[in-house]
Amino acid sequence: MWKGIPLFPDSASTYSDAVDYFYLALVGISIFFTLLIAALVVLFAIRFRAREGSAGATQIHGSHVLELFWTAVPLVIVMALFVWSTKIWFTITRPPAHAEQYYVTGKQWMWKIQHPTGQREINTLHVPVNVPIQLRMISEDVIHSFFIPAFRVKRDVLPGRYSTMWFEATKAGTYHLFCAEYCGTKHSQMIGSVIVMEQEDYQRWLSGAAAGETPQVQGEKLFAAMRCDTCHTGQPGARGPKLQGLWGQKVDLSDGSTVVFNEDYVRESILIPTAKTVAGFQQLMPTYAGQLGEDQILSLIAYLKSLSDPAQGGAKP
Ligand code: HEC
Ligand SMILES: [Cu+2]
Repeated sequence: MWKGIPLFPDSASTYSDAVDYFYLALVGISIFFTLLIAALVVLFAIRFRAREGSAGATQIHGSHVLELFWTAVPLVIVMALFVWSTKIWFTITRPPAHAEQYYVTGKQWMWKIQHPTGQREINTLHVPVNVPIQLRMISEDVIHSFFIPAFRVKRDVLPGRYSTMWFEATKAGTYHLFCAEYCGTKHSQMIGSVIVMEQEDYQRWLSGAAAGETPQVQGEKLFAAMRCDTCHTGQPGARGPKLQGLWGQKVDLSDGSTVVFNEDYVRESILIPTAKTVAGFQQLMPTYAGQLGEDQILSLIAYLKSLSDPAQGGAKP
């Protein structure tokens, strides 16, 4: 939409045009009313200026018609903007169910990225075109913010809590990636690029980059290396609860409440095991705070998630 106008970045995601149209409407409405009011001020100043023999102003003491008019018109405009912007917001905040999971950890002053297939990169993100992609993001230190202007998306990346964002790129190309939250002396150097590639090029890039292991396989190894499996054996009578088939399910806690088994809950269970206790179990689990990096916790999460995915051979007893 903005090709050739350098004021605007490229528009390269499925929802970036929608954001632009809305932005343009806001600017248009503001300009319209600014000009209208300014013009009326000038016009009335001239039209009703004090003149020789003029009778003075006629005072109006209340008018229901006028009141209704200047209440209803802004109400209609504002409600229309509300509905319109909320629709866009829903699109941006709700990823399609089949979105590919990429992991991002922000750190003073770089972005570390891991692909679902295991490749890691720093300050560059290679993605295929026309594929919905979800980023699960966390910071290792202060608040950062992941900003891709060409996709019209920006989301804060917080320490201690996951945030997510998704996009589907529509055009191959190289786009700016910025940290949009002041995060220390080298904040301005916390920049990178998002490289959108055609499917075949992306596959070629993947096979060229050192793949390493998928997050899931790394998680499986960590699960053994950190001795999680000594308690979470999956057998009845084990010291720790069975973790298979739990993803997205409600877990009963000892205080009678429930919690959904998801990324945030697993992360908390690993770092602050005492925060919530599973019904029927003792608080035996040691904390792994300080022993596991955010990348490793993300790998453990990927592994536990796969245990509930029938396609991965999970959810079996
Ligand atoms: C010493 C035994 C022990 C070890 C080692 C251990 N856990 Fe646990 N874990 C438990 C127990 C007991 C519970 C249930 C009580 C609670 O919630 O604190 C639990 C709960 C959990 C839960 C929540 C389970 C649910 O059903 O809601 C997760 C997730 C978890 N552990 C993951 C891990 C991971 C990952 C590791 C290794 C990094 C690990 N545990 C190591 C004993 C252990
Ligand atoms: Cu930053």
